[in-house]
Amino acid sequence: MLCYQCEQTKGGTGCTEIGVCGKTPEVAALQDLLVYSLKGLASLAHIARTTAGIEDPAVNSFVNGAIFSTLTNVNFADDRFVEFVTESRRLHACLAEKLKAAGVAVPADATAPQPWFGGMPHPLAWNGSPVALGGVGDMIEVGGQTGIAPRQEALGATLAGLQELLVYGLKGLAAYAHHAEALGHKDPAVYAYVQEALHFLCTPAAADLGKVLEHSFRAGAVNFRVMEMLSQAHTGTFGHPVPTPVSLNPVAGKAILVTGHDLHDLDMLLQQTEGKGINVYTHGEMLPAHGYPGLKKYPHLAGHFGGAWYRQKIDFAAFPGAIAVTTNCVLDPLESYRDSMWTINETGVSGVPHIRADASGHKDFGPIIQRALELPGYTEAAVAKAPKKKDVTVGFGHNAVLSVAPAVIDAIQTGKLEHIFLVGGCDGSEPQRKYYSKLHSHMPQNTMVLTLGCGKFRIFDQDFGNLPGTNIPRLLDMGQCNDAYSALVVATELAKVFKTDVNSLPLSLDISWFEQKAVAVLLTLLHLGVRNIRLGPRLPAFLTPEAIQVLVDKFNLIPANVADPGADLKMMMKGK
Ligand code: FSO
Ligand code: SF4
Repeated sequence: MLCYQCEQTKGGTGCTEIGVCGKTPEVAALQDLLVYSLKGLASLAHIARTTAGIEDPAVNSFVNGAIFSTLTNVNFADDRFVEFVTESRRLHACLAEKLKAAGVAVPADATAPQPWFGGMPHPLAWNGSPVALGGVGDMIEVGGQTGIAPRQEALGATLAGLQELLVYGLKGLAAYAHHAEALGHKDPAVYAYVQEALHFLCTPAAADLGKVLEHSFRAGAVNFRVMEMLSQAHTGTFGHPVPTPVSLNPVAGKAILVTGHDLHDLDMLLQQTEGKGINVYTHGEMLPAHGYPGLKKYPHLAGHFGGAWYRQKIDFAAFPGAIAVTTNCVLDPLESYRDSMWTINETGVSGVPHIRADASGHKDFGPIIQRALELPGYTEAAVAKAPKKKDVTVGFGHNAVLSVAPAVIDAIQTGKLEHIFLVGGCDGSEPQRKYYSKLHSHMPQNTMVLTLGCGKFRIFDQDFGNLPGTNIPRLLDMGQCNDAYSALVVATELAKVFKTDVNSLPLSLDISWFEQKAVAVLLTLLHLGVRNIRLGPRLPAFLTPEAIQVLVDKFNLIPANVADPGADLKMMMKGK
């Protein structure tokens, strides 16, 4: 096993025996096999599209959903990966039949083996071969040959790592695209690009460093479109977020906790729990849901419970109701709540029940509701005993922020606002992440901070007050990690007003990354030419010093100075 796709990778180099996340070598091999198989399926879909005009909606949706399942902290269930690989090969066979019926042959050179697949055939040829895969054991054995090691051997660590940069960017954008698809928002160009890029990684051109980088920035461009599409899906379905106070205090009654990013699932659950005497609480990245008019309208959306994903074993163990996991990040549950938790969509944990959508996309949350009714929920006594917490405010999406833009512009022009910090991204358990908690204590009063993603939990319940002499709050939470789109809209609009570009605004981006959605967002920022981005707490293990240098030279990417947040802040205030 070698996995180095996320920030918490072992020793900052790679997980080899077991994942820091808990991923076993068996699941790692199955995930590698799935990505390898998807490269084959995507190659065939790309050939079918470009040579015969064949569009296969089932393949389009499957590729994005299956690749989503391999993101960090999404799925740890080996049986689900066996299903995904089997389905990938089945869809491959169906699509091959369609091509045959159209009289189109796959060009012979399209299946030429590439050295970075080691002893394995080209993924297109493997998918189409009659290999007998008896089950999980066979798949683990084959999957063990499809990992990063042969790519490093054939291409060297720098190029192999840059190929992974593209794969991880694709994982992130596929995840966001899959969320948008759940709300009925699709873009044929997005499916086409994901498949073209996966196909590219199976061609001789993928041995060219420049072309791999070019594709990575294209992935960033496509991810910008995907984040826009997801924003339209969310705001089109639930309205534009509005500033909304959210209670962190429990309410007496039965309870369900919903974690992850999928607002569509939360909406379905709120509908299905209406009138049942169950209060629904958000957890982790679901907090921004409270700002959407179409979700805050439910009186039983009672409040928010808990912090960022890595605290979920503490949070879930203390929650007296049922738990619904809609997306990452999920961790192997403690025994105390294992029988009260359900995974949904691409998430999975061995031994934890899973809820699937029916053919129309409807999900029956009956088992979760039933369990919530069996569990005690919050008693009056527990509510009385709970420490009273202040509300937090969410809902500063781009519409809400742009509505106060004239006041922000005036504050900049009159010197009341000297600098804006975007401290966005993920949270994690490593001690170096204290940098993000400490950074804020160094921020002068005449500065503002925009947050997004689960990184917000470092400061979300602190009182930052208003910018002196204004009624503009100093802390504005823009939403989930995908709401980086909102931040970019605001920055672009501000740049227009000041007749400059984003890089010349009194704005600094300090990005805390963790998993592959953050990689996709970073590629988007680089594609847009944003410079001087701070990245931390550690730089990606999959990028060698040589690859990092390329990004430093081109974009002045800056490693966060985790040892000295105060010094880092001073540099940012100087626009460096
Ligand atoms: Fe966090 Fe996890 Fe939203 Fe990530 S909950 S770490 S980047 O999955 O997605 O910010
Ligand atoms: Fe390690 Fe991260 Fe891979 Fe898990 S996802 S095995 S923690 S690098």
